[in-house]
Amino acid sequence: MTTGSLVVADEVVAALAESRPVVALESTIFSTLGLPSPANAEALARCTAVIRANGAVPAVTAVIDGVARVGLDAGEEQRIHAGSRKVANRDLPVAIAQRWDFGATTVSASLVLAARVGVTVFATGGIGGVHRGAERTGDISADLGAIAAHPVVTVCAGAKAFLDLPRTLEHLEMLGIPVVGYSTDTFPGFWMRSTNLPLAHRVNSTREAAAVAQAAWDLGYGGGVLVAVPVPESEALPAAVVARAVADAEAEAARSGVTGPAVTPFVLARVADATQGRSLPANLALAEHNAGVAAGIAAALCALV
Ligand code: PSU
Ligand code: MN
Repeated sequence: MTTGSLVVADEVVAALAESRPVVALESTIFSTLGLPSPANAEALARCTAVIRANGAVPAVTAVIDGVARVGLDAGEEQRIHAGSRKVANRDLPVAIAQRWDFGATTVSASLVLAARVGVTVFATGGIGGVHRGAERTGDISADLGAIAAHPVVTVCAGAKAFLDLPRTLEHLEMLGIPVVGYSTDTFPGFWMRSTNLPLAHRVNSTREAAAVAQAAWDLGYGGGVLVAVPVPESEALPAAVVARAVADAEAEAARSGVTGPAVTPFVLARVADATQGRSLPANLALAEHNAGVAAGIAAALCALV
């Protein structure tokens, strides 16, 4: 599909036409906003490789030369790693109309693009959610509304660890989003396998996850399903280490006047320091693991229809 505003890679068009599995990926986590270089490039390479190894086609989303893109070649992927302009769903029409050179899509913008072209499974690291202090600031990520609005399965390792996670779960419930733990009964905590926050539902296989999405769509649900997958055990960080590192990082961000979109990269870098670099391999491992699970769900969905 090609319009002035949107270009889909030939490989993605072909896979969709033949009902073969496709997994969408965002680009913010693979830009300087999500991970430092060169870890961001390694993360994307590992995610696309595991999607292919599991028999699916990766479809990375981004805005490049004023055009929304679904599926990139290697040269285009390089532009993500240097990029630093964040494009959420509210920004996407503006980025195209004003022909932004480059825009790194967040979860919310990626879901718009995936849904538009008929990609039904999307993988990321952690979703955005309800920020701490949201009762004062109103800061709730557009990711949550986008998951509710678009018929796409989002596979994540929970939400950013410095969010208000109980309120994030309440908000997902309010939006009517089916949230299922993948072989877990609790909400995963990004770098940690568990937050000890109970989830209402659990699945134990990609086939079961696909069946939940298929049932939702059979019933006419217009929105998505959230599959929450714990970070692989070998790379997980201890909860106490993460809690202390995040608290210190947030206090330092507040002292140095870091606000808005700059907070995530700042906290991620500080947590990497505080954990002697162990947060970075955990981040890469969870993104790769999610991409592999997403490919399995995409394959199972293809087998169901
Ligand atoms: N989680 C992370 N790192 C990130 C993001 C999430 O651990 O960089 C990005 C994702 O692209 C997500 C976005 O969609 O942050 C949410 O941003 P906001 O809170 O501004 O809605
Ligand atoms: Mn926000």
